[in-house]
Amino acid sequence: MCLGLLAGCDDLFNLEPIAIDDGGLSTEASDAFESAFDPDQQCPGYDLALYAGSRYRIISGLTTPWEAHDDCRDDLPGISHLAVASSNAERDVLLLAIENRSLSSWWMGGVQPVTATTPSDAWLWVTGEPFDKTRWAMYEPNDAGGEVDEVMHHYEQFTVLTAGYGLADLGAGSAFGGLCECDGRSISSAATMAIDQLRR
Ligand SMILES: [Ca+2]
Ligand SMILES: [Ca+2]
Repeated sequence: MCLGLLAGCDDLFNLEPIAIDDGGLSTEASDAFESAFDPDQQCPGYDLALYAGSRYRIISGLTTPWEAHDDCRDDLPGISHLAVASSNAERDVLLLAIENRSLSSWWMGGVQPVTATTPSDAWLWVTGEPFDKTRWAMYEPNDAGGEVDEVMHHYEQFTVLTAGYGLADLGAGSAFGGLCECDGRSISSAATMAIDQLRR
């Protein structure tokens, strides 16, 4: 993966040897490490190879969205999280992977902050990647739970992937399985805050 934050992508593959004199990684070394992320080596226990650059693990027991979030986060701190559909292609391979299992719906790494003002407003992926509206299934997100009050504007503030259906917003009132992803990406502070504010 090349994020091109400080150096051009080509440059990341042509780094000079870096002297580390204080026990810490230089900025250049950090970029080189990230570009060299190897899910085969760095994602033990994540055995599902569905999409380039990522490995996945299924939580097959019923869980709340914040329990699933914590579970995925704690597997491989800093590089694992609830699954993020970085593209529609990644969403589609995940949909194939959940067909014909004992559960139909699985928590994903999308969350809507409590400050959102419409059903489609302000959705975040836990990794901070852009949340493209084409990820949603038809008629989603829809806050179908329908409870609106002055404190919580929306009823459905988490995401599930449902077999034969797609990505939907859903409330925390039900328990589902979970999809964890290891891709070297860390969890954003904004997503952590949004999830913590929804815990109960
Ligand atoms: Ca992903
Ligand atoms: Ca919904």
